[in-house]
Amino acid sequence: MTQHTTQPISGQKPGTSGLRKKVKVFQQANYLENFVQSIFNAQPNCAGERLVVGGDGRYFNREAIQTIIAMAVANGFGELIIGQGGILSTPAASCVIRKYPSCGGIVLSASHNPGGPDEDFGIKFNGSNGGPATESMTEVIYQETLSITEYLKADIEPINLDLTGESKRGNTVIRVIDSVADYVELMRSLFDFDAMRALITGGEFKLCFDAMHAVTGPYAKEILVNQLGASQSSVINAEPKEDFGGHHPDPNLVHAAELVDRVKTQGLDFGAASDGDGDRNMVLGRNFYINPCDSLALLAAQSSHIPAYAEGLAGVARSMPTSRALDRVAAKLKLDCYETPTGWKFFGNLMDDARITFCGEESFGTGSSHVREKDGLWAVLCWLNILASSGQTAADLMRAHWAEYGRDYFTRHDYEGVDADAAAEMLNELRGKLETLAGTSFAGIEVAQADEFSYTDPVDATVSKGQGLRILFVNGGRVVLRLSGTGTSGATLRVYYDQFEPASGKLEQNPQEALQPLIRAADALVGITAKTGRNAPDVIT
Ligand code: G16
Repeated sequence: MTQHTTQPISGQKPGTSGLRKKVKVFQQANYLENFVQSIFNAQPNCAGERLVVGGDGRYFNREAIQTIIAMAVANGFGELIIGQGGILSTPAASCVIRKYPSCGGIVLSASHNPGGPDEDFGIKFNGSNGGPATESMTEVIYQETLSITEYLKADIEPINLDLTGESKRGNTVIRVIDSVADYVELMRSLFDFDAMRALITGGEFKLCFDAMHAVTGPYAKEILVNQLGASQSSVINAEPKEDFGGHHPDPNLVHAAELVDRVKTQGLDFGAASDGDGDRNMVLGRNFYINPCDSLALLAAQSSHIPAYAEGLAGVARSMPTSRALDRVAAKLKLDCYETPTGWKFFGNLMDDARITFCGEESFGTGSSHVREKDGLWAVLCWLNILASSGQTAADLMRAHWAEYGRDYFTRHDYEGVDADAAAEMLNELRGKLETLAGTSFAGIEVAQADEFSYTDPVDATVSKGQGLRILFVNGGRVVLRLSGTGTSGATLRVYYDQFEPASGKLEQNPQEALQPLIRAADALVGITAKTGRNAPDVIT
């Protein structure tokens, strides 16, 4: 029997990046099936077409893939491409969708959220361009979840996900492919592998990449060790695990503590980490943390060192809460610079329309138009290529960048697991005051302007409202508040601070100290401490 009766299940509205819930929620009867069928119902022209399926290997990945295969067969897909072991990093999935023209792909990941039977799972649909479903497609999928009455699922033998090769179920060809090969080939086409190999094997340069027991282990081993000659020990936590070794696969100073410690105690020249599904990156120079906003700006400024970008960039983009360091580079290079809402899906149209080449977010995401996802290893290779070609250290490059452009001090404070109603009320209260704030002062700093960010996509004119409350101060400082769209319990309040310091100013301050006046002003205005009942944020990036 392939037709199964069902009924809508509430709460299947995708967030910033697909549907993320606890594994136990996904294991409920019909939960996964309803959402997958809703994705298929929203793609009426996919019969006979190719679909890519892969995930970050977290707990429930394999079962979910077998379910998706059985449903795709019953829904009449012509061919399925699946990563070996059910593994495809998010950027590799995007690469495969683009390389083997497909009507889209299903990526199973809850990104940097922890994995395991009591932790998180996620599913998202990427379109034929390889990028996350647009806002409008996401809405169509959600509407389908509200009216679903049946799903199609074939009664078939499971596929052996561990063996590459081709088989058939019903009329559908199922191809299990090497998860790494296509992605590596793409990287080889972008970067100067000889120059990076010379740097890495030259004797002086020491690096460490922390795969955090997540999906990038096999990719990093192949590229950094096998192709670029780094030692085996320079890729740590390389074996993907269903529970990420019990850790939180989030590449920041808190969760990538082992990497941070190695870079410090072993005097390494370069350290990097990636997240659960391989799209985020954190980079460290020797005793030197590089903020993702600065990393994006520097990569754009130095992109001519990289063969694929030597001819120049079409334009650049950043999410609204990301610091304005990128804008300064764009102004100097005379490039268009777009400001989008949080979420990689907003960059897709800009890349498809050839308006931008580089884009990124403060949330450790950096990428280019080589795929339609952010790409952790790509960012690491950008840095390595620039280090190899310029002959400078990461810290020297960053310092020279600040000396030229000035420094945009940036930090994000996260308050996790906050009561959702209380958080919404706090933002509502602030929203109600926005129009009256200009000219008033908080903790001694005057507000110049305050609004709620709304974005009109310049390509398809879609309007996305309610994308963050922003307060600009007369001293150039900016505070942005919004609720995360990727959490799975309670609410996470994100407060972003940035303040420009000109090149002639103090460029070597601790960001938390440099931003203290703004942090105090935001607390005086919003009452974050009083309303969340927290004395300090849970995570500071
Ligand atoms: C996702 C999105 C990013 C976004 C991040 C944080 O990243 O793809 O665009 O910046 O979530 O979103 P929020 O602030 O709403 O939690 P990832 O790496 O989790 O897929």
